[in-house]
Amino acid sequence: MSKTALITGITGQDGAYLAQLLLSKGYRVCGAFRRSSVLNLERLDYLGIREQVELLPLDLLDLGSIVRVLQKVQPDEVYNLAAQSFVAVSFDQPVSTGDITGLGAARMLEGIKLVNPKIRFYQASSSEMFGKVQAVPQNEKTPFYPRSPYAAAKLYAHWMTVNYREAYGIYACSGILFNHESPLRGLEFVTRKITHGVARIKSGQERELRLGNLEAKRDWGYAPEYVEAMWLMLQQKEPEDYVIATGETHSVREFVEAAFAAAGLDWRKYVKTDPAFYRPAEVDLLVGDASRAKEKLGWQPKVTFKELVQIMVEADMARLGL
Ligand code: NDP
Ligand code: GDR
Repeated sequence: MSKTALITGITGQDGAYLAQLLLSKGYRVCGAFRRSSVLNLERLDYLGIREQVELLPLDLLDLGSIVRVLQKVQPDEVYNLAAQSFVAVSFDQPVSTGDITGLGAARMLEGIKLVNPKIRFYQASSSEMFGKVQAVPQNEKTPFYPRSPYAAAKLYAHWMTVNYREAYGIYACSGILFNHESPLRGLEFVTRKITHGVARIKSGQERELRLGNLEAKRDWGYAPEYVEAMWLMLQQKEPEDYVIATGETHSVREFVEAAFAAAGLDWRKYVKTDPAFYRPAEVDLLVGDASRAKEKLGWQPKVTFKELVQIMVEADMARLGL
């Protein structure tokens, strides 16, 4: 019998790729979206899967809506991908970020406990929780030091997931995912801002690209591979938390150089730094050690940094007909 999955954050980058993966595995895929004046189904359309996903309204701020959807869908697996996920905005909206990104996960867990504690639960934890890093590279045992309201909210959600596992025996896992990117990445995140900017400059629609801190270093992987790890975490005998990363780190500057070069442009002519994009507290360096995932899940990244940049630049150029 085919399994049923409920994905919160279905309209986001990971929600779309995870839905595609689970559909290919024969799942019934239910996607939860929050009501807004314009329903954003662009990513499901891009992947050509909108019609195959059952869409249901759910807001992480509203426990009643969570319980109703869980009762209606009766999922075997829940993937909690919904969040206010933009670190920069979390400094301007710290309380609502805490409510959605932190308490939202607690509401999902409580909903599962009330409706059916046999449901398997995946929480989208983040490398941002390592923040001001206490060891290099970071693995599941590295102490956390969140540096933004977003990271603090994710840390609360992370420990609530551990707590519901230990207190109630719920199969609940946190995937501590490092940055993962794709042509479906939101335009506000630095990689997509860069590749979209490159395509606009190449097409003559833009003359410059304004960025913040070019020295920050991130461990950037390819999103379609990372959703596979989420699924694997829910297929094990015992629930555990896993770091998912490439093990390589690159600066924003390196990403910029590679992206402009992929379009045959010299970045120095177009990139301007703008203090408006600096953050009140920065995460300087992230690099993950995913050996536990390799050993226990058989998961390993394949797409390299250079290939990732190439994929994203090509997709943004193609969108502009270049
Ligand atoms: P996106 O920002 O692309 O998607 C976030 C999703 O959450 C959107 O579908 C959004 O809906 C939804 N959402 C926001 N607020 C609510 C709410 N109150 N109720 C219901 N849904 C809501 O994120 P990604 O796909 O990139 O990331 C998925 C998850 O993984 C997030 O939790 C993120 O924090 C986490 N993460 C991401 C990493 C990455 O590198 N991408 C790395 C580590 C963790 P809407 O379309 O209406 O805005
Ligand atoms: P991050 O991603 O904060 O790591 O969170 P983002 O792409 O926003 O920033 C990465 C780094 O780039 C620097 N930067 C800029 N960032 C943005 N957005 N815009 C700019 O113009 C710019 N210039 C420099 C930032 O300062 C930062 O150091 C992402 C999100 O997906 C989170 O939800 C997720 O948890 C983490 O990745 C892992």
